[in-house]
Amino acid sequence: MLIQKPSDIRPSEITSRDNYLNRRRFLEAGIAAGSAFVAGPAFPALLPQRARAALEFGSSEYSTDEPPNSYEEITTYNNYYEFGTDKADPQRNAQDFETRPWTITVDGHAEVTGRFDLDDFVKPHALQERIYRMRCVEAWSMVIPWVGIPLVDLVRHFRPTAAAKYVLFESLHDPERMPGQSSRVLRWPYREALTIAEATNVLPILAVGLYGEVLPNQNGAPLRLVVPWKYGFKGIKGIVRMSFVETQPRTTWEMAAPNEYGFYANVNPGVNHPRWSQAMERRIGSSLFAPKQPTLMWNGYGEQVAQLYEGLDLRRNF
Ligand SMILES: Nc1nc2c(c(=O)[nH]1)N[C@H]1C(S)=C(S)[C@@H](COP(=O)(O)O)O[C@H]1N2
Ligand SMILES: [Mo]
Repeated sequence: MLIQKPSDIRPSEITSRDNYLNRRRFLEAGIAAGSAFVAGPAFPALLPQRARAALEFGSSEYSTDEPPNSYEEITTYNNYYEFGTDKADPQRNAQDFETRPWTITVDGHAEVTGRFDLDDFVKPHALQERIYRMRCVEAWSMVIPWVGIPLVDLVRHFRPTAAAKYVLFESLHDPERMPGQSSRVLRWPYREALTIAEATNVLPILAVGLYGEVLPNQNGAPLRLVVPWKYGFKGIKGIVRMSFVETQPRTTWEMAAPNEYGFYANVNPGVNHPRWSQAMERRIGSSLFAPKQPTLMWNGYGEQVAQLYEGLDLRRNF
């Protein structure tokens, strides 16, 4: 059993990255020895939310072998305006955010709809690790080892009808629990959406974990979207609603500044932000003196996604 009781973990032992690397070695050894390792749904629902609870997951051919950013970098340099606009705010202000109980409403054009407890929402699906590059529209990037459910599995589970052309996601709107929502810096709740073709592509996941453990609050617990070929702002955090809709929804950053942030938001070094170039990016954790690295078209995921945009004018549909 890979799940430690929280009382067994002393703070001094919390070296998340080491635990994770050890467990990975263990899993890989199992695979090498020919034991069929099947990821079962193993979402430790009953553990106190702040426990660093381990998840069980399978690996994926879509993971990059680039070295991941450290746990420290991924959990202290965040964008999550519900908890403040400074990069250090989410880590500071989201510590006491309660992610249990948590319900997700599924509605719109689908055969299966309703309100689901998070655990029932996650349970039917096997967890996978996906180590993905993440490119923020602000021209920095990281490599993040997520654990989550392929979005295509979830979409199929709810059986959208032919009228469903887009999947809309909404974050929690609760100014009492999310102090940043008392500011009007964005229109709340945060909203993001994908076309059905994008949502059923192999790459997007709904993440519930990071570095093999339950997702920290500042990274969007208990459930956040990850779409690695799009700018980071498409990766909506703290999801409470998933709607199958017919017309293209207006999304948060598009509403805030439509000339700067589009619906598609595909990573594209050839289409600049009106106020800065998108040609290069700074990998978080690299030395301040290290040269920036070139940004890749579709963030390097063209093999999986380029066909989604054949014939689309990417300069217009940015
Ligand atoms: N609800 C919500 N989701 C959000 C944001 C936000 O402010 N609110 N910020 C987005 C932006 S701009 C980025 S770059 C990523 C950052 O994810 P990370 O902090 O886990 O790296 O989250 C995205 N998801
Ligand atoms: Mo971002």
